[in-house]
Amino acid sequence: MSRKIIHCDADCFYAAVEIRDNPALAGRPIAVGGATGRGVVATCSYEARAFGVRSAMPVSEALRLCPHLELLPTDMPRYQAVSREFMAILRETSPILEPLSLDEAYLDVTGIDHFQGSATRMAEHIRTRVRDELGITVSAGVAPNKFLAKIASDWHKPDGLCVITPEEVADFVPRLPVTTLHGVGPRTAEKLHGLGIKTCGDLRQWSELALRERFGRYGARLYGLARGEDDRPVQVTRPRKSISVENTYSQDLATLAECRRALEGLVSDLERRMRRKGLDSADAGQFEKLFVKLRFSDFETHTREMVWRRPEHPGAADFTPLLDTLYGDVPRPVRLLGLGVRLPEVRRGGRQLTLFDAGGRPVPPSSQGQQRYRGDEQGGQGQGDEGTPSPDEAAGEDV
Ligand code: TTP
Ligand code: MG
Repeated sequence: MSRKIIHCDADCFYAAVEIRDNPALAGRPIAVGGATGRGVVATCSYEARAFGVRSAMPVSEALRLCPHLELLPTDMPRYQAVSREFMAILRETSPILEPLSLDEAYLDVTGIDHFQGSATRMAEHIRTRVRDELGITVSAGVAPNKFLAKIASDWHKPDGLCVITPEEVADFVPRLPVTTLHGVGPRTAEKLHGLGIKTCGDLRQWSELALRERFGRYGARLYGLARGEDDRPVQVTRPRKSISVENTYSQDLATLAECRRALEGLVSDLERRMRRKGLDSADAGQFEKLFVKLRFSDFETHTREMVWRRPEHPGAADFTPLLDTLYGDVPRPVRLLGLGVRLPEVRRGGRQLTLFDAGGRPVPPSSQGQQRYRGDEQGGQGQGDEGTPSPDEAAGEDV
């Protein structure tokens, strides 16, 4: 059965939030990032784009192209807050939601029967809600798969909707440049161009075997993409449930005093980690629990947790009683110590915590739950709940 995928991408996201919060900026060329005159543009308004200003462009060049460009400093907490509200609206449309960045996500609405199952009307509803409730615009693409939905959302940007029905795929795809294909970066593009393949139409002239011979396994993928085929599922990402650190010690810790000293080091690591993930002290009141994990040299492992209701980040003194209880009265060598904070899935007031890491990348589901402690026998610092960004959308990268 044909699927119904929606790809949503907010228009000039950081700039749109700035304009929303300061309407005097509307209609003017503005750029966010590099406000000191050094560094690069994170994004810019469409008025600035008319001058050729682009994301990742050095500010000096942007100012050369557009001397009256207004530069604003980035304000990540504000963009993250808007992003959380944006994702909440999307999640109300379908629980099968895959965020790709702060302002971009796939939704699988195949089984959703709102609007008589019309994905087009669902996409319009999302766009209207985001405009009315968040004060920014979103472009959306509706298509039978991720590859086409993403291309479609870009098709009528900004503030546009583009629908590619299953019947339209055969006409739509041949004119796409191969550079729009998932996984085609500069190197693959050069190789394809070298073979005289510029568009999907050109690519269709090649047999799967011939493409496999030249591109290996990716040749088969190219063969399918050139026909508008892409069966990658929308991968649901859930909010992170904890932040933790742990260490397997090269030499067992022999006494409780040694464990306590080691715990202090871990608390500093945890603090650094939370900062990296953008959790400032204002977030501390949202932690649900603290926990300590201890593994003795015979691999017996115990975890102990306690409720945390204080409005500050926990320190070593807060974790120590948990360690002491776990350690007990009989001295035994300890090979691993870990500690961390557990987070609620959804904040009060609907604010979602840590759906993204500090870099704005979504936290994948593989980083959840029991896998928190995976790899803890490898030695070194456990990075239990750390996730890798989605392998999807390797834009600009050769596969
Ligand atoms: P994009 O969705 O790529 O760009 P955009 O939303 O600004 O513009 P568009 O209308 O084309 O979608 O990225 C989302 C945000 O991510 C963007 O507002 C700023 C940030 N970003 C960077 O910081 N650096 C970059 O190089 C890019 C591309 C984006
Ligand atoms: Mg965007």
